[in-house]
Amino acid sequence: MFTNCSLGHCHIIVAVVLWSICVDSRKIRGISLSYKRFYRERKSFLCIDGSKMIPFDQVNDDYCDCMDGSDEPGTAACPTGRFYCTNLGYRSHYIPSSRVNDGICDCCDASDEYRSQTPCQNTCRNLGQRERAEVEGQTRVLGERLRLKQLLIEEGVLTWREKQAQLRDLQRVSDDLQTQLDDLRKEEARRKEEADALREREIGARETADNSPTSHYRPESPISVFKELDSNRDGSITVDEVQAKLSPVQDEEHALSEDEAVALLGGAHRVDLSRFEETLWTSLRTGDSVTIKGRRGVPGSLADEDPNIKAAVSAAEKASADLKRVEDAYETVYMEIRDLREKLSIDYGSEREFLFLHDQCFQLKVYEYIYELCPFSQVTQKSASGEVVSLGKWGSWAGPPENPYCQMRYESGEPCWQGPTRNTMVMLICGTETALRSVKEPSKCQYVMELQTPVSCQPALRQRGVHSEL
Ligand code: MAN
Repeated sequence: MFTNCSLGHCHIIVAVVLWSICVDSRKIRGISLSYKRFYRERKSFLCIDGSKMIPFDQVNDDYCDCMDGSDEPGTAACPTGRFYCTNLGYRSHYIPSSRVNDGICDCCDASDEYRSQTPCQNTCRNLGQRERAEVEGQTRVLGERLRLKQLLIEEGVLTWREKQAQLRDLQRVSDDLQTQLDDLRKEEARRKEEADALREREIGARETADNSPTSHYRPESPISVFKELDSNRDGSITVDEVQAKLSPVQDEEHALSEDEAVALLGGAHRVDLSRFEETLWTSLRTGDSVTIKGRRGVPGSLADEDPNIKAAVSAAEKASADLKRVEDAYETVYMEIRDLREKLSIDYGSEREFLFLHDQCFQLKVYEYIYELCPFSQVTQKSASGEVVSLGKWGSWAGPPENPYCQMRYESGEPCWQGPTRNTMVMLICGTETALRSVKEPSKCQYVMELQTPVSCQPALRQRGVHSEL
């Protein structure tokens, strides 16, 4: 290009080339759009930190004048300087200005290597496309997870309503049972009183009859039974007399063995009236094991003899049974109400989004153990031998104040041998499936689990800054 030129011409051409290189290097590079206003070419340049005013031609002259490096955005002169990669089509970012023209392509738009030998390609378009595809994929997945989350929230709302309705129903049943109980208690007391009154009247009559040889009543007081069993009238009842007069309730033909007779006499071979009342009489009155041969009903009972007493006793027994049945039903309903109230008092998240986890359990096998997490209830560890150890019972949400629902604490599990009580921290992470993902024991008997669920997914706050324009 310079071969045919005269010396004067050559000087001019060289000067023009040098000037153009100089102008090129002085071109304000490495600054963002918002910083351009600081570099509008005037006579002087004020360092961006305001510390110094320099002639404008000292900007990007490869000599660092400003403390903040703002006079050399396009050269590597300032140690604190930074170069802005515009990266159109991809993400803009800063690099230390020491990397400008260092032979390594840092900016995808190749702008940092404007005067180096390294041939840098502009790869921003490809990178941008790839990243946008990635972001789109992630956005799609997140969208799907958030849709699942919404379904689970709605499921939770329905469950909550169902449980509330269930509670109201149970409360109604409980009130009704309570009314029934009041009536049945009165009925039972009345029936018992009636039966007792009849019995007392009968006992009075019998006491009179005891003293009358013409009585048609069979005497059933302990004295009269004692007398009946004391065949030889020696004032005591012996094993022989027991064997002769008594038989098992179930089988009247069967004779009692000597041992059985001794046991009935409280371990003795002979008892007087007072010991009889403490031993054999008690057994006879219950009517469970032995009875007097040929005798219907329980000795000492009046009911088998007087139809009125019999009717009153059976009415009292029926009243007791009715009361018992309703008491049992009330107890069951009471427990159900208590359990339900307990369940409804748990904090299931701001939108009750975690309610669906109640009544579910998740398992994961890690080495020799099978871990089971039943949210809002407990965590267990089952060993290969089948032994199940508690790793903690539901305690509370334990995330930071700005997001308490990202961690659950289960506490007061089984004490660890020579160690603390077992506790578990459950970290909730965003995912498509609801599943237990990992279990670790970072320190002895302190467990950390990861429970993945779409309910823990949050809408993305903002997309990363990718230029969509090309
Ligand atoms: C069992 C398990 C372990 C625990 C030890 C502590 O083997 O519960 O997780 O570390 O006990 O002795």
